[in-house]
Amino acid sequence: MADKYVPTREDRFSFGIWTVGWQGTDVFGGPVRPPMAADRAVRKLAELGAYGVNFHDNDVFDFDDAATERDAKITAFKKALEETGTVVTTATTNLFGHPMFKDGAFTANEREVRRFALAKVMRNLDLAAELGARTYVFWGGREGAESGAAKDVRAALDRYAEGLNTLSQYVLDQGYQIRFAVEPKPNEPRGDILLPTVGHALAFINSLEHPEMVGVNPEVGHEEMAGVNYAHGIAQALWHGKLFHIDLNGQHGPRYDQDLRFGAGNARGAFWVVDTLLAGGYDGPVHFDFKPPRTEDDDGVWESAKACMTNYLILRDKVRAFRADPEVVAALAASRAGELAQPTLASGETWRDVRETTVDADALGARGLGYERLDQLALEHLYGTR
Ligand SMILES: [Mn+2]
Repeated sequence: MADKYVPTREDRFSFGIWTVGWQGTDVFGGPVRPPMAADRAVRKLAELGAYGVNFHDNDVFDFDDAATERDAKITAFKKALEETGTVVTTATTNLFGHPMFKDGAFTANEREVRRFALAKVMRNLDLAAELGARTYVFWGGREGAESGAAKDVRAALDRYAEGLNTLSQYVLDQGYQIRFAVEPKPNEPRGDILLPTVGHALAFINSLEHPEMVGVNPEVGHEEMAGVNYAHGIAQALWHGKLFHIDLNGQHGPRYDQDLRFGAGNARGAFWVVDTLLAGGYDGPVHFDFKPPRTEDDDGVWESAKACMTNYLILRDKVRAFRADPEVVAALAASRAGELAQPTLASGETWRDVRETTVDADALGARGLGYERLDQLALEHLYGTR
């Protein structure tokens, strides 16, 4: 393969430790691969060209580890980071794996669970800050319900907000340079998860005590499970100044969370995701949150991880070629795409200036917009015939 598809540190690719570390356990079957220590994940990812990693507390050490065991694993993790020059861009908390979190963490009905969840986050925020992470992700996979009466949604949102407010204050009091990113998901593992889409999360953030500290971490598969357009979702998050982080992966439509490598699944959607990112405004890592399928052995895991980056670079190339193509420039002009940037009212105008507007409705109705031509050009770039 051409050298241009080999990742470099400048591409700022990062991976969750849990991605390559996933043992393949699913609803119907146990692990197919042995556990992977976090330090091995770091070394192999660095070798493939990743520049950063993201970790849950329990990707590095186990929930039940005694202090000495925990410290030894953290030391090995730090050593791998130092020796490979890998950046910890992001961190997060495992608030879903232990049976105690079966009804959620911040929104568990049981108050004791909620108090422990906050403590667990604070402890890992300390480690995240020490390792230089600037973003802290909150994926509330267990914050939800399967049945109506089990969860008072308004009370749950009160507790969710209380949790994030308390943790915002903790970060401020400790002087950490960390922002929070809420990761929406519609369902799985819970039947219905709170904050199911980017839109729900953005609205929720506005009701927090420190909305300036909180943004979103949209994941391709999670939005597509909800049947919405991921590229549009991140564009709106950018418009609100709230795209703090991204989780790239692949998904085939609204079904279970497939976590395919980036570029697999909805390839056409992935093209527009990269186009949206290249348009500017996002300065975080190009982060992958995928799962190597359970058909893969260790070699297959690294093949899958590498392909996330390769596919991003291929799509980046294609998007750049699409945007630079004179025929595309002409088709965009024919479609009046640029005209949308022009305000509807001229400077100084008010509603009075448009109240009596008349148009040639028949002529406007008859005029085509040429979007098929424009979209076909995009597909031809994507399919590699241009
Ligand atoms: Mn994710």
